[in-house]
Amino acid sequence: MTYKKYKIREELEKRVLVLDGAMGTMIQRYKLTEKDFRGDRFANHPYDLKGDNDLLSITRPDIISKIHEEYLEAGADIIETNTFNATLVSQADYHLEDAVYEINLAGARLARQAADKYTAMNPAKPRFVAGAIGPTSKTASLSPDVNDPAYRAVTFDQLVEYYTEQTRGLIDGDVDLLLIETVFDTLNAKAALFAVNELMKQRGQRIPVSVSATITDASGRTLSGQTIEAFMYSVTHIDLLSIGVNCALGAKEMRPYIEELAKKAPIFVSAHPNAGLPNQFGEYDESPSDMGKHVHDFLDHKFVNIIGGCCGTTPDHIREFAEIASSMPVRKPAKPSLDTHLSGLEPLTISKDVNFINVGERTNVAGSKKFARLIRDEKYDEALTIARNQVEGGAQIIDVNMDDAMLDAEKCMVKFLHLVASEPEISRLPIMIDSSKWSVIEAGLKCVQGKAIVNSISLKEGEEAFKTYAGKIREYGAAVVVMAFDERGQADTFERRKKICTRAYKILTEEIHFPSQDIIFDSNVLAVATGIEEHNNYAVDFIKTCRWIKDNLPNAKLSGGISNMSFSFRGNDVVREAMHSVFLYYAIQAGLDMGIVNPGMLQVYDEIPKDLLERIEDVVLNKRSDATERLVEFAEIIKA
Ligand code: THG
Repeated sequence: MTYKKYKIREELEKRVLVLDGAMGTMIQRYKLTEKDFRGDRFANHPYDLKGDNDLLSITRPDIISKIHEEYLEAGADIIETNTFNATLVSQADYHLEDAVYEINLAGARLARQAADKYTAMNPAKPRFVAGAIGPTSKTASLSPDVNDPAYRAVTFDQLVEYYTEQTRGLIDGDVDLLLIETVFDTLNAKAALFAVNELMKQRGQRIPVSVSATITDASGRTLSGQTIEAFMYSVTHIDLLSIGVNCALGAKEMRPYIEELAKKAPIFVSAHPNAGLPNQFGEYDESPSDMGKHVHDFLDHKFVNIIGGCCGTTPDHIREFAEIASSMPVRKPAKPSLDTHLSGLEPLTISKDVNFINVGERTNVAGSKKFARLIRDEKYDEALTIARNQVEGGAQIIDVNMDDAMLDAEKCMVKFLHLVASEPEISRLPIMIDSSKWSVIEAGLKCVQGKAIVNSISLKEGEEAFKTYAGKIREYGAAVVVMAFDERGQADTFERRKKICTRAYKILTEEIHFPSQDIIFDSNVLAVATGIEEHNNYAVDFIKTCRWIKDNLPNAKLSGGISNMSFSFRGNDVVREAMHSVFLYYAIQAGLDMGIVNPGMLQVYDEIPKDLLERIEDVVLNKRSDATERLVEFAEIIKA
């Protein structure tokens, strides 16, 4: 599928575009009655319809068209369809579930006609229609019930269904772009993006998509707790036209977030603030010239490419903005980053400029007897404490694994991730969803608003399955750990690791267009000092592979399950921790970016007693044939 370059991109390269203002305040001016809302079409609907503004596209199209034209007359380049609440969630309040598609279709057509009329009058200033997609009134990543933090009033799958219906209507009504706006919960937005993407794939067509968040408190967070940068990494897996901020606190308070997006976003940036902070009656009263000062400031600093208004703004505001925008310089998108960007509530960047990243291993039923017992006994509060301890111990990502024959892994994954989401100290971190079952991974991906890591996929089941999973992971907006496995099994030599990782890299980057920086290779950390001679070079080969991948597979990152390598010293934590430190000491030099570890239990390399260090280095670096025996002997002494 090729990306069709729509004209709006070309316009945005040339000039600042002006988005229209509020629809609601304009509709209010008409003091409409129940009868207006019903029209002929819904005259006999058994429920009240007054207040369902989006329905007016069907029942009072004259009014909606008039409002569009007022904004176009004022100079708006982009007008938004009257569909902000046209999803099943809101329409169900009026028992109009069956009218959702029709409302969107009608809304899009009215805006289309109005925009085309103005484009025809002056083709040098083409006008565009943005299909407005609101957040719905429900949150997929927060519980509305304080007594049940794992509860969700809406699921990712439900939202995908609702947004698909809405988007179908908008696209059939011929909008130029889709604007997922007033995002207060990023997981809702990710569901919208998923729906839009699937629909475009099915139809073989591409429509530009824009996303705009709303920052609802002065600490600079969305309602669901993300910072603007974390938000950006959560939604940019789709090739967006623009990202921005709207509604909420007004232009002045919005400035720092817009400035940050301007600096970091490799795409266009938009802002459409309210007319100031709401007054004591909940009304917005910043005048066009008051707001104009902020707009001037935004444009003067090249913060935004699209400027418009939200609640309380009118055609007079938009006229003022259009006037200012007409003489302002154009912002160029930031240079695309080749670092790996992840997020929980907060962003996490993996690059050559940052230190080794610790991934907490303890929230794994296969890796911790205690965690497994707590999950089996449904003691989720205590299980969360394990996660919290990992964070306090220095984990920067949390690995979550529920693979156990005694558990319903899918259910446990969902429940635990829901609970994690309500613990800000934990959920500020990105999540690594660890499972060998695709269904568990997919269930996990539907729970996280941040940009997560899937752990893992491989070529074990062949290329087709590998490609399918990778494509899905991309659609859900996660990075991926690729294990060095193929149809023949696990790679345990340098040559096999190299061959499999290269093959996987080529498939991912060339066929799936997976961003190379979102690929994290794990070339298998295997146990050494097992007494089996073929195992002696495992650590050496892993480290050698790290260096080779860094030199040959650009931007890919490297990870490994560090505690695996010391399995033969189970029960002897002193030796194990020292082995991990030595291994990391060399692997990090060879380019290892991150590792799954018990973060609070890492020995400092320089503090390992010399005699122990020597014996461990002999094992890890495979320096002498009797290295294992010598370490085993020494380990017995330490233990005693
Ligand atoms: N690569 C990737 N993912 C992985 C692994 C890997 N996920 C799982 C595992 N390997 C990494 N995680 C752990 C977690 C714990 C231990 C080892 C690896 C561990 N646990 C103690 C043990 O088994 O002795 C348990 C002790 C206890 O019960 O407290 O060593 O390689 N991509």
